[in-house]
Amino acid sequence: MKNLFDSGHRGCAGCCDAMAAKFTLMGAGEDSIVINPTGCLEVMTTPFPETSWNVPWIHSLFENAAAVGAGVEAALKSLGKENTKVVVMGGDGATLDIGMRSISGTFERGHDLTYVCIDNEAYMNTGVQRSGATPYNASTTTSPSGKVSFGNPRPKKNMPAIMAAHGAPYVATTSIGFPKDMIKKVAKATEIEGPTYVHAHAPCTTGWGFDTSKTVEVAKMAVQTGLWPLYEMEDGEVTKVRKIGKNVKPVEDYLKMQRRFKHLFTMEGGEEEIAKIQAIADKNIEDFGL
Ligand SMILES: Cc1ncc(C[n+]2csc(CCOP(=O)(O)OP(=O)(O)O)c2C)c(N)n1
Ligand SMILES: [Mg+2]
Repeated sequence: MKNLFDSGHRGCAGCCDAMAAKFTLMGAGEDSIVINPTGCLEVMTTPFPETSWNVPWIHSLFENAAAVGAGVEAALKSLGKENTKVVVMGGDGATLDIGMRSISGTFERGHDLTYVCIDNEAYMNTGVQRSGATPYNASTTTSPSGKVSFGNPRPKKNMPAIMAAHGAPYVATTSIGFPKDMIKKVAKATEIEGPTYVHAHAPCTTGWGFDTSKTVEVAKMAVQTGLWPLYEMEDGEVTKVRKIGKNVKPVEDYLKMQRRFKHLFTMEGGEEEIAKIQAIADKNIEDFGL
């Protein structure tokens, strides 16, 4: 297979975004056009005049990445090039927060493209500010833990459910810790006609605070605890789930790997907070039959 995403970029050692980009292109294939709003992935892969992308690549604003994708799709249609895949690849801040309106419009109008969210659970490129994807109790620079706070007070926004509610024919969650799963789901998403959505969980060594060799381990642990369930939805119904069965791990095993949750193990009342996070995982396990 031709290498569509080159090394030599400026991502951190162990960067999750680089893995996500590589797996996305392995799934989408050579005949793809990528639209990429601002964020770590854009900044680290395209310091002028260099690029890591061996497919056509367009940098968009945060606010209009999906709309640029819609324009590319319309242009390809009028040129009769309907086999070319249009793939928008945005961070969680770009997707759940700043670009949300444009994504909503693009999906509601039914454009034939695939949107891949690379979810490292904060605005990493600007220094780890919280986003709508930051999980409960994570310490970020705008939701710092301290005497009066356990960190981010809000649960993670359920973006896949929002995209399914748009009538998207295919919505899937995946993780960079499961490359085959991610490649397969992106390939499927790009084959299906209409607006499709793949949400990839992507642990960030710098922002989450773990050793650069542990990115994949942390990603796997998120899935094994039930905090990040892997599933597919077709026409609004859950059609496939990756079971964790007896291999289920307590959320503590996941939390203690990361600096952003360190305070939960030192602060008074931390135990009760960990129990609340366990309850989130338990609910996922029950809801998805993990
Ligand atoms: C409209 C707008 N707001 C804010 C910024 C500043 N900014 C640049 S990168 C970035 C973080 C992006 O976060 P995310 O989409 O999660 O991608 P990540 O860097 O975490 O991969 C922000 C806020 C900008 N460039 N444009
Ligand atoms: Mg991010």
